[in-house]
Amino acid sequence: MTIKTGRPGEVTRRDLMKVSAASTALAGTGAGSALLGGSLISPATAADGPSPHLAPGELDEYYGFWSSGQTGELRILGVPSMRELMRVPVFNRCSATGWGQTNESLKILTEGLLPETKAYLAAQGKVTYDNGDLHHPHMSFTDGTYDGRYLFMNDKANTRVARVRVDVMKCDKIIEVPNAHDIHGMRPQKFPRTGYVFANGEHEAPLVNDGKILDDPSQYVNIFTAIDGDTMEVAWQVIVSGNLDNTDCDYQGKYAFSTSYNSEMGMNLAEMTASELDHVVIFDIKAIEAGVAAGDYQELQGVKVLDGRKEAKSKYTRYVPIPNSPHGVNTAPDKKHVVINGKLSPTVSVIDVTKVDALFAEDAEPRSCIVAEPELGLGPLHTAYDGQGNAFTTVFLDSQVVKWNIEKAIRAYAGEDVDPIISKVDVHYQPGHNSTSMGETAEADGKWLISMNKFSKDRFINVGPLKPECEQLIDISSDEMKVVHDGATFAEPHDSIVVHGSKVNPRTVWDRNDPMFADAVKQAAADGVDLEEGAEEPIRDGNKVRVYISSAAPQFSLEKFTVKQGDEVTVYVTNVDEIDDLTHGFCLANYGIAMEIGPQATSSVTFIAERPGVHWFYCQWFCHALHMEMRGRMFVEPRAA
Ligand code: RUQ
Ligand code: CUA
Repeated sequence: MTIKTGRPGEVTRRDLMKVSAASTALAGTGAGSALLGGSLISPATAADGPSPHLAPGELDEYYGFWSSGQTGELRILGVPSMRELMRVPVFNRCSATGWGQTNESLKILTEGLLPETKAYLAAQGKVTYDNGDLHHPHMSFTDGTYDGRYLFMNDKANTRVARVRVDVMKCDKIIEVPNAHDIHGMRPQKFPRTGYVFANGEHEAPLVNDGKILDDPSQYVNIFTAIDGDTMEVAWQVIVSGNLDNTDCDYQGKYAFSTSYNSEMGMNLAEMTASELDHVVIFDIKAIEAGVAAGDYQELQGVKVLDGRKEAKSKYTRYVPIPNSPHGVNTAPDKKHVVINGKLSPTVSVIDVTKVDALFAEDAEPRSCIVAEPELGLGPLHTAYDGQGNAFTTVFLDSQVVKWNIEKAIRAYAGEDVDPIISKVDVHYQPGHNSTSMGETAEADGKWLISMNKFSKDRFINVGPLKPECEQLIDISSDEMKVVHDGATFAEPHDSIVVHGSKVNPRTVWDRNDPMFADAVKQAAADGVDLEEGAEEPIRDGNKVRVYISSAAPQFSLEKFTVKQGDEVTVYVTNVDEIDDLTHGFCLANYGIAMEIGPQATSSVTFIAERPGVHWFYCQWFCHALHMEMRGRMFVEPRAA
């Protein structure tokens, strides 16, 4: 018999194992890690779950917001169809939209950089970074659930946090976080609202990293940052002991939790994994705010930095020992439990948030807030929830998702003879994050789970040594989890959230007064130009030339304009079409220039007209039957010899 894995209707390794288990023939042969630490799923076939199949023209019920890891963008997928609907450039450079080239995007990409970064980039002949490592996209909350305002995301590569406006699905703010190094875990405050965006610096370095201290790890620290999600300014920072990996917060607005896999402060693998116990740091948000108000901080690069190190026995933090190099932190929709995923330990540790206050008392037992520690399998990384008291944990080494019951895990920890594990399902292969529909909110609905798998090996036709990732859609509407779809995606989605469509209401065309292009509107007013008409002649200001073009399918308002070699030319293009989905482009051939102009939007780009001659500009976004004809000429008069 050929063993295939996971596709609906095919014989899976699990099916074989069920048969084997029934006949006891394979018992104890190590035939599968599904036996590890738990029970096999019931052989009863689950009732038919919701369908993942959408007919052409049918719309998805959920928005999936996906990270893209080292690609640096945010992606939007439809769930359950798993169709990729949009890519939103954030930390990357985008050829299609002009992100990283238009003046509007460059403003966002540069204004939040630290002065020392600007100086470093200038020495490379750049104004901004063009790479990023976007791990964790999360939506803003009001009252414990998504509110559809913003998406926030981290850049591990260059220590940044960005915000995307949900109304237009464009990035509107990027800040570089001072003092911290390499932002990894990042979560918005759930209650009462976002509020804060919590961000973990993962890699330790000297507090003042100016080169005076180098190979002296005893002087390195890590930094936890709270950013104001409304202003995108750093509110405060806390120095911690150990490094910081992932973070989440409670539903009371009182605490944030960050894992540390390197409590040892080791500089190499052996040192980093030396200790059996690492920790989760618990941050007391109200105490930190009081400390800020009382002036208990040092100011570094304009930020109020408090001392929350273990040795400082600070009132701002508590350190709860956790086995072993823990990774994910996930707060349950029951508003009470927080799961810390053990990674090098087969366990997850469950914190009861109502027991956290007591940790801040003198002589508190540091693990007294742990109410369960079920053994789930090898390499637990992340946990998601169904809102019915169950949790779904990815186990990386076993390549499985484990469904377990929180209440039963608590009873087992208290000594009762109950098995918290409900079922396990094979995924393909090596899962990192998982996410459930609405699962990181109080409105978790228990329909879908996405397992974001790092390896796809044999799941798709071979495309060479670099393979796509494999993201599997799992029906969790019954105890028997069913893998119902394999999705291939490019590097390297870490994390996703699945948001009900009722929470997300983007515009279909831009508002002519959108802040995104306010500078262009201002400049046009100063030049006495109506952006919707364009200007017949370029407006000259020394060697600075401004060209105003409007676009209405299938024509630009200018068929030609003339500038001089060496001029600094800014082209403003305003799309006056009001029709849904009628995007124009402006591509200036052999000048390396291209940008998107959405309906009713204005985009602009600035360049030096250093190439003399006739240069065609054309619309590079298919807009009309006569789209090919939507073009014009730029004449560049040569510099006098
Ligand atoms: S963290 S799995 Cu950023 Cu788990 Cu990637
Ligand atoms: Cu306008 Cu194509």
